[in-house]
Amino acid sequence: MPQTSLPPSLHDALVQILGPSGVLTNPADTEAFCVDWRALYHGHCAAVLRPANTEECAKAVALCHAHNVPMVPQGGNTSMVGGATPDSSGRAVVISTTRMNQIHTIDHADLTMTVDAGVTLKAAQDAASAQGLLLPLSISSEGSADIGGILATNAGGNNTVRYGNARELALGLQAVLPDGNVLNLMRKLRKDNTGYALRQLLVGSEGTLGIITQAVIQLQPAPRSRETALCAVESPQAALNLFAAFRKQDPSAIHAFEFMSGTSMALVNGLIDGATLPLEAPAPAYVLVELASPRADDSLRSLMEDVLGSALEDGLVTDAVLAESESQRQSLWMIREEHAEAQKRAGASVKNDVSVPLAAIPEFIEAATKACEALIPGIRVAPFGHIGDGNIHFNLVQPEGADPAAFLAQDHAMMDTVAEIVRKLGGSFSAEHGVGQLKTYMMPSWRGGAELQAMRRIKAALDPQDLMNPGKVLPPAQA
Ligand code: FAD
Ligand code: 2HG
Ligand code: ZN
Repeated sequence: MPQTSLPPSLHDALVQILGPSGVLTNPADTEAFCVDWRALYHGHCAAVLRPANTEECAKAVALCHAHNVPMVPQGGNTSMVGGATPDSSGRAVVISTTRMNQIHTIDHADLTMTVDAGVTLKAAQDAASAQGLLLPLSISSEGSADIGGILATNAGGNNTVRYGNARELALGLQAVLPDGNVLNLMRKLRKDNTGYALRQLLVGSEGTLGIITQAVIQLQPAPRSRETALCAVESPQAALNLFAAFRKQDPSAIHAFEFMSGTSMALVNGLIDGATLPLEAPAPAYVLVELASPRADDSLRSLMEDVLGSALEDGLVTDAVLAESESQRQSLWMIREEHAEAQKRAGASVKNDVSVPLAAIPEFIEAATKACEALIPGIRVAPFGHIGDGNIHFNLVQPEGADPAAFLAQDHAMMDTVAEIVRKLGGSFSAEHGVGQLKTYMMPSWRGGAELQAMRRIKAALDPQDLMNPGKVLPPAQA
């Protein structure tokens, strides 16, 4: 007998559609799908469904809809906000996209890739790269996060500063709606003003409006020259001034511009094997800057050297190292990409993925640091992030030796303290990770009134039974 709360007739019908390996019910098989990357949420599910294509997905969703079974779409399960984790009732099924993993076409005339939702971002990037093209979205979780997941969350990451968020890359999209109908928007058009842009409604909806099954993603010519440097700076303001200096020379050359605080860098150096600081001495803060161009000439090198040369003379940068080979470049990026992992190893942490206008970043970091240190003595304030987009991961790591559970019990106090400063500076409480289940409680005060009402009406129109990823993004109606 399968261990599931699904009615036997529904279970059998799902096995009929998806095959025995497409319906997991054994707790040993389903457990990993019910815990988030941060291990903050531990849910239960009636089954994990693994459709291999849109048709199977649509049939399975229609059946769940008919039986009133909640559905939780899941891609690589790397959500930072518990977005892909079911609740503890055990009523929901997780619908995993990992078996929908075909790359269909790469179109050199239109510069697009047609791809299934379950293809990992890394596999899609590699396929583009093998054909001299670039899929211009890069996040540290790209080995697991998939195309459906990055679109459903409107992921940002390291190259947003140049190419925009996932939303900007989605030319076409296919999705299974909560009742099992297929919304086919797989157009490759750069111009198409024919009514509401439904694909953009699905992008960033975090699995609450449907399951994305395929997409047409815009590509770019692959860079043929790159220059990467790690710079020591005295302050966030110096980092911003350096950004302005590069932007003044050639904004289109900036491929990534990442900020790391001294505290967050020290955690990486201390907790990640092979991550050593390639500079003379630790600094208050660091910038990782990458320039890239499809041109093969050496003009980027002189741009990098000119800007950094002046910045060193003016004291804007106090030390810098330029990557002289691809392996050195990768070592510099490893230091940045291991930030999330290092903070996980440092104990309990509270994440504030916020954005503010660029000019407000120094004031934000200073005020939020003071407020958090006053709230919890000994707290380790470890901000880093995509400073070129105004997006700081203002992360708070528990005091050394403190009880992790006691620290996490104060998560709302910390999040609200940071959020109120963000609000005063005209920012957002969630820049790129989304709302998930972690931040639904913040929606009424941040997005209340007509905005939240419009969101609820859209949800009710497409999912009147509230079956698609219930409890995510939108708070309960009485909130
Ligand atoms: P999941 O975690 O499986 O799901 C995320 C949400 O999307 C859930 O609400 C889920 O229900 C929904 N969903 C998933 N697939 C579908 C689908 N096919 N159709 C509809 N809904 C779906 N995020 C950034 O933006 N920038 C970063 O730089 C970044 N770096 C990260 C680094 C690390 C180490 C980690 C662990 C996470 C990072 N993230 C980052 C967060 C996360 O990786 C992104 O949100 C990513 O887009 C999630 O993709 P996923 O496939 O893992 O989705
Ligand atoms: C990154 O930029 C991710 O590395 C993760 O968005 C951020 O750990 C975090 O808070
Ligand atoms: Zn990020």
